[in-house]
Amino acid sequence: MSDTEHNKDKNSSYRVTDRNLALELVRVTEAAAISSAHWTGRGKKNEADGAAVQAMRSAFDTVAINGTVVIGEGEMDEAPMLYIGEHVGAGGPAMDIAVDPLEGTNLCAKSMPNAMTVVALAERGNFLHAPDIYMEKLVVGPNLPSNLIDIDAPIATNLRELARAKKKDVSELILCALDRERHEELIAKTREAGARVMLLSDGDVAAAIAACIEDSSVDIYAGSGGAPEGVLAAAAVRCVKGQMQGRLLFEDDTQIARAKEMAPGQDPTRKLGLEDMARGDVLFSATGVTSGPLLRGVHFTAPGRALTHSIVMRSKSGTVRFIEGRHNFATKTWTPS
Ligand code: VTB
Repeated sequence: MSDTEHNKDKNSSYRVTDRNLALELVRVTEAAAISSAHWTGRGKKNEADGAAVQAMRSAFDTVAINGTVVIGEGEMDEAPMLYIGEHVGAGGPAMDIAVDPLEGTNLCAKSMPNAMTVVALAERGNFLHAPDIYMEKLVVGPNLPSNLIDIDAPIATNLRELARAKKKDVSELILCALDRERHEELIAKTREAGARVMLLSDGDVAAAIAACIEDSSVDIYAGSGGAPEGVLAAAAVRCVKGQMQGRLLFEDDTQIARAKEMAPGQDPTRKLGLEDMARGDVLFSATGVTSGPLLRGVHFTAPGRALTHSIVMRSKSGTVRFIEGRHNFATKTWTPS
């Protein structure tokens, strides 16, 4: 096929919804970010989260999809809005939705870096239905030999392979992990191998993305964090062509039973590849609430005005967009809570 024919063919399969959904999604994360930003630094994480959830839920009403929440605020009886199984959207293609209306509620409450609002979309059936438990995660960035990392290998081996592929010394590598007692061994083994460790108080979706962004200082993200956040991270990592593996971590039989119920016919303890967590054409949007290396936080520039900074990505095209929104509430069709 000639180049002209190829482009014609590409263009004829281009759907109008493809073009619109990225921008529609960013409106959803922007709305949640503006609403939760009113709570930044006030020490009230639940209120900040509640504001994000409510704004995100309302913003979804205008998005042209027939959406089902698969990663959300909790089970139907636990969460009033954006619960697992809730239908959202104004009608359109059947899509699955993964949300973390405020990723890093503590970060927002304490006005610390990296709080953000997060949404990912995939065609129906393409996200792992992960219960709200922990997931072991391992992430490296793009442009590396495929199957470079193995969650079952010792961290020293993963670091050695990564250093070789990046043509760096292990001592130059930075591994990022959540600052938790459960990571003591991971941290010790990483330092023993000669690499450095960057510890975070919260927010491992941003950390997983940082491992995939070339100009960030993070080379690898490792350790356990929320499984729902793992699926959101997988959506982002797919969009930027990074590598990720995961494994659900169960504390008791009830959790195993719930995972089996959510994903029938699959071994819930299996090693998860990127495509096991987020398949097909995936869209991802995040808006900064507080400023971090990836995104600037919401800035209320003048009474009734705000500036937002978002990242919107799509796996099919690989396009990464940073979007600055300048909002004027006098003319907006919704008012932030
Ligand atoms: C994890 C992590 C999140 O909260 O869920 C963490 O994935 C909670 O972990 O990004 P702990 O139970 O160890 O505190 C975040 O850091 C923020 O929601």
